[in-house]
Amino acid sequence: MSRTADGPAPLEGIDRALVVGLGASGMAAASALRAAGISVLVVDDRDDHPGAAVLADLGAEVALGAVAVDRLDDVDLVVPSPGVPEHAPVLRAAAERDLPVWSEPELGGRLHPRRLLAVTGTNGKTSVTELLGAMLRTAGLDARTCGNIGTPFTEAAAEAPHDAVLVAELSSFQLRFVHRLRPEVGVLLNLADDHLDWHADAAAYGAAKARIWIAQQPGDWAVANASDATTLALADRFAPAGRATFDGTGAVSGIGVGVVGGALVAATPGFGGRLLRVDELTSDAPHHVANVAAAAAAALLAGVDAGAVADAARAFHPGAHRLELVAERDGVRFVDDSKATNVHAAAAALRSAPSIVWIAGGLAKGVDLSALASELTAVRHAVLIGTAASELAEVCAGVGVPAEGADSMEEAVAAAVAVARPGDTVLLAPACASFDQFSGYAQRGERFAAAVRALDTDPTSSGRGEPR
Ligand code: UMA
Repeated sequence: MSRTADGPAPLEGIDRALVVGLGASGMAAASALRAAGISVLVVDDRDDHPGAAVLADLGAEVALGAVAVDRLDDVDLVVPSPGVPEHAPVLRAAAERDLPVWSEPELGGRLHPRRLLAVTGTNGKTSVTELLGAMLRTAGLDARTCGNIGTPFTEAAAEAPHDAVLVAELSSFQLRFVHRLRPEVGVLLNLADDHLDWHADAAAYGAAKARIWIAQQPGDWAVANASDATTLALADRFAPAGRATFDGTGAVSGIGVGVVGGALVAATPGFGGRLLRVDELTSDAPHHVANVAAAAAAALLAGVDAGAVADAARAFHPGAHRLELVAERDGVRFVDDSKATNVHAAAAALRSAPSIVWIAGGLAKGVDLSALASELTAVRHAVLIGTAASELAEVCAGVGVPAEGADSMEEAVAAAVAVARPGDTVLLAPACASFDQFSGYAQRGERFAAAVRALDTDPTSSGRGEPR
């Protein structure tokens, strides 16, 4: 069964495509377009790129260091990489010329229609995608996690057999340019300000996320967060399909999964009743319970057996860099939440411990960080890194939290150790993107963990809170 909305053949009327950006998405999109016999021009801001030779071998024209907006002549389709912001001149010019603009998942969905479950939201989408994939696999389905989580959607779709199910994490950048991509279940986990340097404003960011539902049809499901009014309002406005909700703290009314009497309880067409107790999960942190509820709702609505849903939920450990305990040393816990790349995620982390030495900073992405002020009640001291350090220093000063700057992660860890006392948590929860100092949140978290591990071999660090 086709899982794109009805319409003309996938690439009808397209002879030549412009792919903007030669990262993971651009490579996947250009390769798929070449395999479909389309003439492809790939442009990238960078002057050199190892992927250029691979694409040239596939018969794509590659223009490195080129200005994308100058290369629109004779093009019938533009496929921008997620990093190309909505306001980029090439996308404005494409709109003026009425050229179709498809994100890479839109392209992959048209070329290789497969069953699709999709997850988006400001926070938790990687965990929920992983959980959902695990639930499907536990039920014996061939589930392929893909999209923003790592393997580009188009690549996963091309490789997946016809009976496989794609479980895709989709970012707002990707969703902004989907049109006919049709998940049978689309989950919007939560919404808080993020990526305001990419989208025009918060409303545009929300509207992009809500496109996860735009091509759904009767029989499909839109899943929103019963505790997040913004997701409910977006579902009211944008979702044409069936409606379900999830809640990590209370019951849901209507179809969905919530928490009642310490247990996750489902009310879905295929299964109604208790799934498992919250204390059977590997963590009872509120965000984890909510993630499990969301994934369980999606899996049950996709027809997955309730026993498999519960088994996978019980076995699931949240991934690396998500409130990950890296070490415990002299009564001080070192926790890596490098994945907290925005205010909303960092706020959740800051509520996870009673006494915190906080390492934060990086690229603020156009978001106002002052909302963190009310979240610093457990913070005794802050160590600030990266471009946003001075803005965060003002936030700390405003609520009387002592703060200092550090030039590297290693310096930040040393500074945190110098003030930490037994009972404290040294928490890396940056509230910012990492790209000013690191290749991504994973490298940032690894550098934090490595600096913590190095403390045991560095005789100059006491870890006892002696000023140095
Ligand atoms: N580029 C241009 N012009 C531009 C912007 C970028 O030429 O205006 C070029 C860069 O020079 C570079 C290439 O495009 O060579 C990089 O493309 P990209 O930044 O779009 O990244 P990809 O390698 O294609 O990876 C993307 C996602 N990246 C972003 O959304 C920024 C990856 O998510 C995703 O895993 C991958 O596609 C596969 O789907 C990462 C991410 O940070 C993890 N996502 C954001 C997040 O989770 O917060 C949304």
